[in-house]
Amino acid sequence: MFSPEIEKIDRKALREMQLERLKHIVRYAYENVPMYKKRFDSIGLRPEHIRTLKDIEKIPYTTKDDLRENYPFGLFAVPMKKIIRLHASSGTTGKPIVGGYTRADLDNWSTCIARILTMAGATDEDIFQVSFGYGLFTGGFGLHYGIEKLGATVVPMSTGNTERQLMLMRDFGVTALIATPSYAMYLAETAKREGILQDLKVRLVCMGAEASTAEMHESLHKLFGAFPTENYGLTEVGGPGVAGECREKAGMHINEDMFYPEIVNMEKNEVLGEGEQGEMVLTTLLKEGMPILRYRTKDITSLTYEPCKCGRTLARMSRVVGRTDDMLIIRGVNVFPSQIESVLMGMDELGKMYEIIVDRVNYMDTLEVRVEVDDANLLTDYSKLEELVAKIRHKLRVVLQIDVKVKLVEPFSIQRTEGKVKRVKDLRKN
Ligand code: DLL
Repeated sequence: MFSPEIEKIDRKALREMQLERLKHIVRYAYENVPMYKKRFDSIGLRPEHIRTLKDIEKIPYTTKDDLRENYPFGLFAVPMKKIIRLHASSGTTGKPIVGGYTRADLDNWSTCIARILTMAGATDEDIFQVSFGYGLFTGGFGLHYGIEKLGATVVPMSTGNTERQLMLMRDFGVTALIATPSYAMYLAETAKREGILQDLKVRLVCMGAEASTAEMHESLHKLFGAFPTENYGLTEVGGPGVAGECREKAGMHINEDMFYPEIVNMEKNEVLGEGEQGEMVLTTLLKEGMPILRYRTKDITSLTYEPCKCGRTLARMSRVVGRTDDMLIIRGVNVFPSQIESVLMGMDELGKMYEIIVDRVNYMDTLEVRVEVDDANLLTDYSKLEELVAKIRHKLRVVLQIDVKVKLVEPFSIQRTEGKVKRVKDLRKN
């Protein structure tokens, strides 16, 4: 363990620490961030009204709109002189989300990452290739400094140039890969196609920044022969490092000394109990540059406080099943892309790349799944093809309760991305 005093902490002691930090951060945000002061004052809430952890529920939520309205630096709690790094989300719509970090924030961030990589099984002897983008995206630099803090070797490869990525992985003897799940899969598939898989020494794949399923991890494990784990985070609360999986792969341990997690019911906005699925809400307990109180992440997950077999007592969040804003409603039925992925990745005949196309024909929603086959020869055998399509449709029907059109396509015919994958094309929005 990188920080055993925290990772194995007695939960009562942890709650005391969290309460102290919560009281501090609430006062700090109130006194230094005008938006929080205004919001507290408008409902008559004062920092001293936060006396227990449950009192956090008195604090209004912070949303993405709040961050956008205060673009770029309106939520910073310190003068710019103290901010030594800026990051921002790609922000496909509207202005990006900006984060500002003080020196202490960067130090805490690297600690979170070093803990997560250690949980995944990394040591200071590993050689990490970081295939996340270096730049405004928090993934590249975030992981980079955590690896250095751990004392391992970092190859700051960034995204792109798959052939070169593989060449360096082989020549440098890379033992740990950092990438999005979709890019890790692409690297593995390409290494197989190029016949160099057996020359790679990768034993760990630490993935994050987008959703993945147990079936995807299993497939990657089979293909790469490396142990896959995932980690979670978001720009709004600092980037990667909020939580990560240990070798038990029974949920992601949350760095609870730095982030206070809650799960809320999306419709009623009530806080839910252990094991109940809802939207993750996060409060930063130590952030100096940009403290955030009760941020609505839109990520759907659940929490468990049971100690883990690995010995850690930090709460675990389950794998993110989707975002409240990427849930598809097809003929009135809720569909998450992750449900489709679970079916597809569980079938050996299929490749690892797929896309989901939603449309509306004659006022009816339609859902089509295009998926690559593992072996192109299958596409010329009509009866086998028919049989496989029927099998996939049946499995999808069982999981989704609706009919899905399935189209099998050639290996490597669906475009790969190096950053976050976009699997859903919703043509209804056109
Ligand atoms: O993706 C931070 C990050 C970088 C996390 C590298 C892990 C590794 P954003 O670009 O702001 O930040 O996107 C944050 O990505 O709200 C989730 O919807 C999604 N996400 C991140 N990690 C996971 C994960 C980074 N393990 C948004 N599983 C979040 C599912 C994830 N979704």
